[in-house]
Amino acid sequence: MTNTLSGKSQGNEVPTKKKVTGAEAVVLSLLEEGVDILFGYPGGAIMPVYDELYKYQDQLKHVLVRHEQGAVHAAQGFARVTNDVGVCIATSGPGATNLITGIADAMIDSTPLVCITGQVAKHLLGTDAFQETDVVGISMPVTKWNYQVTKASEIPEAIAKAFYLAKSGRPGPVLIDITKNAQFEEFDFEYKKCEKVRSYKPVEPAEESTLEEAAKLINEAKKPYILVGQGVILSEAQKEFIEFVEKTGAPVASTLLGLSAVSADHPQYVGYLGMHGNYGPNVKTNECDVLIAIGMRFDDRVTGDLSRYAKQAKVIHFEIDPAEIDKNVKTDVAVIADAKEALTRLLPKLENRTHDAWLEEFRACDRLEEEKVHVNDFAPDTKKPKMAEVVKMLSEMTEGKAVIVTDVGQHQMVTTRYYEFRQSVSNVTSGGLGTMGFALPAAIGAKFGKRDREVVMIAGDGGFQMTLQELGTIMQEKLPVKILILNNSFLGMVRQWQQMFFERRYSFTEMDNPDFVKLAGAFDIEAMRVSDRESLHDGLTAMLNSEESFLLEVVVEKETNVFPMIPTGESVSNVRLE
Ligand SMILES: Cc1ncc(C[n+]2csc(CCOP(=O)(O)OP(=O)(O)O)c2C)c(N)n1
Repeated sequence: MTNTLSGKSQGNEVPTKKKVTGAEAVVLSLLEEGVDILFGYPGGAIMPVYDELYKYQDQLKHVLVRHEQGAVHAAQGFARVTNDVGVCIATSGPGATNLITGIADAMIDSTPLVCITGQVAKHLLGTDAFQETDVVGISMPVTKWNYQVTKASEIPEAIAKAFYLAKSGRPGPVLIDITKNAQFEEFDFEYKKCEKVRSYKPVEPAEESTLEEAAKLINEAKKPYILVGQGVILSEAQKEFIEFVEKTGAPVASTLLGLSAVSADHPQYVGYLGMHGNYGPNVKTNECDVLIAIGMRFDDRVTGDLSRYAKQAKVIHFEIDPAEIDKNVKTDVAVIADAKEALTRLLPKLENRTHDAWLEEFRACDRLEEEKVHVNDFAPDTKKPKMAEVVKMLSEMTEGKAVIVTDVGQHQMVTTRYYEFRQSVSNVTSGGLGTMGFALPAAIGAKFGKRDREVVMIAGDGGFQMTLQELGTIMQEKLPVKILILNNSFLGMVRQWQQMFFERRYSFTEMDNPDFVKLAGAFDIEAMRVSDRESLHDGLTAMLNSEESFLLEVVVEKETNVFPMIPTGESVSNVRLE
């Protein structure tokens, strides 16, 4: 980027001072950080900043979403595919509170965000002024850091710190709340990027002794088993990770957010972990002798009952955030470090190994899963297509190379099981929070982040209706996002639980839906509905061939269930296949 004031490329030299308002300082600071796009929604308390955004339109693109939740999810989608900081902006009060769900989502999924909110003027703080809300208080537990600016001169430093904290160490969302008086005040602007914050140590090099211990365990293991999480993608360690996998010869399974870190066709890739993950990767956790977890946090959806999780194994945990060590699973060797740095230094300590017989045990599980589950998922014994058929066909037609943005529910679990990711950084979904309504706005952000890639959003009829107003954003931006709705007229995942654990009492999970095709028409988005197996290929072809945004509704079989499944609180050994 260019430093707009000094003309220098990365702002470390003393920049020229210039008298600006706080509002202009916000925009100039974003430019200094290399930001060229932000997602937002205006309002009274942020109007001075919006006035500057108007003036700087040629350098900083603002995308007008239709709801602040859309802004934050779009910023998340952008951050997830670019590995850069996503930026969103909103007004005070309801604008700010509408960001909270996305901020919480970003926090648990380690997504770097800088969220900027307007606030009432300093003299009105605490008076219940119009659209005043304590967003700093509200966002405290779901931000890595937040701060209220009440003086213009604090803006550059606060924004510099915000970017540094969002991106360094374990990434996460930060929020800066700026009072209106601070946006109007003038001061001498100068910008210096933040390189450290006292008492915050984002990451230290891995300890040599722990690397030695880890290498020894891995070299001596009979049944080593690798679990890959998003940390590998966040630290851009894919290359080192594959080398590691190949040197150890061990099977590798992925968490939900780790998907795409390893190509689905890698010979040592054994699949997907968790409540609806593959059979082998779950049950074999209780048979390995060394469990090597890299950049993942042993979420309860992965571990099931902790008292029956990998008790026989030595556990090695590579993790950037010390707070994650021993939080859920007791580790034998904790490598607290950035994955790329740790793997780079670990590699020379490893011996080349193969574990073919052990890998074959996973393949045997795959065959069982195929026999019990795939047969049902792909058998054309129903009138309407099943979700799995749609996803498999999409996977084949895109050769596993699209960016897939999923919402939350059955379609999400089916997609992440059956889409064969062949390219890294291609899986955008709400993991830890499980936020319905995430997909459509996140797909908008992902498309802005990766213009050259096919971005396909997949949602259920329920989740799609939570943020469908963002079709307006797609219309206005003429953004070629592909929208695939798997419509079962049910809140499918909840219905599945009602069927299995609440004696089929379908309490408020059946949905009367609008005509999605007509709805898309109202937003000037081309659309098509497919309700039978025979037309599925044509529907997907029309969607993928379109150069513009396209909504494809596939009316799927209403009551199919997602298997395998580990019922809540059960051990990973007790996977249900039917
Ligand atoms: C904001 C929010 N509210 C409620 C839930 C609980 N929930 C999880 S999955 C699900 C059903 C999703 O239904 P749909 O979007 O139609 O997708 P399907 O499961 O049918 O694929 C619900 C209600 C949630 N995850 N997020």
